[in-house]
Order: sequence, then structure tokens, then C-alpha cells
Amino acid sequence: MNTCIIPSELVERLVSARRVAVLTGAGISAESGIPTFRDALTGLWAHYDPQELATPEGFARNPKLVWEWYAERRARIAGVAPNPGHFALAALEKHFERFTLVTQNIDSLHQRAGSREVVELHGNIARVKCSAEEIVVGEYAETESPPRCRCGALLRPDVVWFGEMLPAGAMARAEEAAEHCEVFLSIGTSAQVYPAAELPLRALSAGATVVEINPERTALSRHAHFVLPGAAGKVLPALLEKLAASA
Ligand code: BV8
Repeated sequence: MNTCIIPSELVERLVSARRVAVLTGAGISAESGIPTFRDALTGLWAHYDPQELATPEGFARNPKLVWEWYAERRARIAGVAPNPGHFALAALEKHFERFTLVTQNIDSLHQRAGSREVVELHGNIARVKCSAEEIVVGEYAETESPPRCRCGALLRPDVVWFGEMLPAGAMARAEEAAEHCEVFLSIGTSAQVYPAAELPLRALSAGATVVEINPERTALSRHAHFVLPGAAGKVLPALLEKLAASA
């Protein structure tokens, strides 16, 4: 029996909502065993600042170190599975006319859990692109670290680094969903990185009910209508259970 408390007023708003938008961060993948971004530095990486490594300057300074940091994270992601939080979000989709899942995560766990409309704001660690031509490269020989594109330039992860623009299409879809939803769920994010962190505030300004699911308080907490203090893997199944019972 899930003991998470879901306010009945929130359930009522969800029952009457036609469009829901969601923003997830590293916290929803924590229960799958993926360290959150801030503590993603284990072992060799313990003395590097992720905001140093996840930058074009960091890659230019030490491409081998950055490539190997991503290779290690990619290997870790390959060994984990979606958790009940991911599966609950995939199941929530069918309760609404529009359900847009915007993620800051690069781990594909939402797609692997069955979520259909996923907007990846920060790219995906499974993809690699040419650092000069910016095109995704499917096949490449790992003869050196990092490997090179046929054009001779270094290959890099197809993720958005600090100081880089987000994919225009992804941000536009995310903003549209935030501005036209009745309920916005912010799940497992410290709400510190922009422009992603703007999305719940846009939803708030557009009149949506904003809900935060996070064991800790964040910069968003004081703005949210509902703060559900718990792990996504516990709170989301409880929310789904209440909604299914009320539908
Ligand atoms: C851009 C991909 C235009 C790579 C990432 C000053 C003010 C405002 C903004 C800026 C500024 N200076 C610079 C900026 C812009 C900068 C920014 O926002 N910096 C911040 C640090 C201040 N943003 C950018 O550069 C973006 N581009 O703005 O372009 C521009 C260009 C130049 C200059 C200015 C503007 C690009 C940002 C994208 C960076 N790429 N990821 C990779 O992964 O390697 S960001 C990375 O960290 C993640 O993708 C994520 O988006 C971000 C934050 O991580 P979270 O997901 O929130 O995770 P975190 O660890 O922080 O928190 C986890 C949360 O989960 C915690 O709250 C925890 O309590 C909770 N939790 C834990 N367990 C659970 C849980 N919750 C639920 N259940 C659990 N079980």
C-alpha cells in the first residue's frame, strides 16, 4: 500500500485537466541508480566540477577526459532500468488529452518506460555528433579517444553543454506545453539550470496549477501550489493510483 499523501484538491484538478506538462530532472533517474547531476562525479571524476566537464571549453581543453566521462556515464546508463516513477509517468499519459513530458535528462529512461511524447531539452548521451559539422554520426571506429569524424574533427556526445543553446524546436515545444497546460508537474529537478527552470514559472504565469515532486525543497518550491515531499518512485505511483480511482 502506497502511503504517500496526495491532496484531494490536486486529484480534482488532475481529473478536470485536459492538458498536462511535465519537466523532469536527474532526480527521477536516481532510483534507477544513476547519480544526480550534482553528485554524478564518482571516483576519477571526484575532483572535477561537472560544470567544467559539460562545456565546450572543457572539451576543447581535455577532449579525452570529457569523452571518457561520458563513456563511463553511458556504460552506467546501459546497465540500469526505468523505475516506478518513469513507468507511472508513462501510464499517466492516457488520462489526458495532451501530455507533454519535457526532460533535462539524457538517459532515454522515459522512452524505455513507454512514454511517447518526450521532449529532450539537453540531448541524449546515446547519440554522438561531429564537433565541427554538428551532424549525428551513427557509425564510428573508436581507434582513439575521442574518435574522429570522417571529416577529421573530433566526435562528441550529442548533448547540450553549459553555454550552448538548446535545440530550438525542443525549447519551443516545451514552452508551448508549459503555456497551454492546466497542470504542470516539476519532478526531480533542483530548478537551477536555465532555460529549463523557466518552464514551471511560465506555466504559473499562464495560470496552471504547478506541482513539485522532490524530497528536498528547491528554488521552485515557494512558487508551487502543491509540494509533494517525496521520491518520484513513490509519489508518482500514488498519484496514478488516486487518479485512476477518481476517473
Ligand atoms: C543556455 C546535459 C544560452 C549535459 C546539462 C546565470 C543565471 C542564469 C543562467 C545562467 C547563468 N550563467 C549561465 C547561465 C546559463 C546556464 C545555467 O543555467 N547555469 C546555471 C548553473 C546557473 N545554462 C546554460 O548554459 C544552458 N544554455 O542558457 O544557452 C546561453 C549561452 C551562454 C550564456 C548564457 C546563456 C544549457 C544548460 C544545459 C546544460 N546541460 N545536461 C550532461 O548531462 O552532461 S545540465 C544538467 O544539470 C542536467 O541536464 C540538468 O538540466 C541540470 C540540473 O540538474 P537536475 O536535473 O536538476 O539535477 P540536480 O542534480 O541539480 O538535482 C536533482 C534533484 O533531484 C534534486 O533537487 C534532488 O533533491 C532531487 N531528487 C533526488 N532524488 C530524487 C529526487 N527527486 C525525486 N525523486 C528522487 N528519488
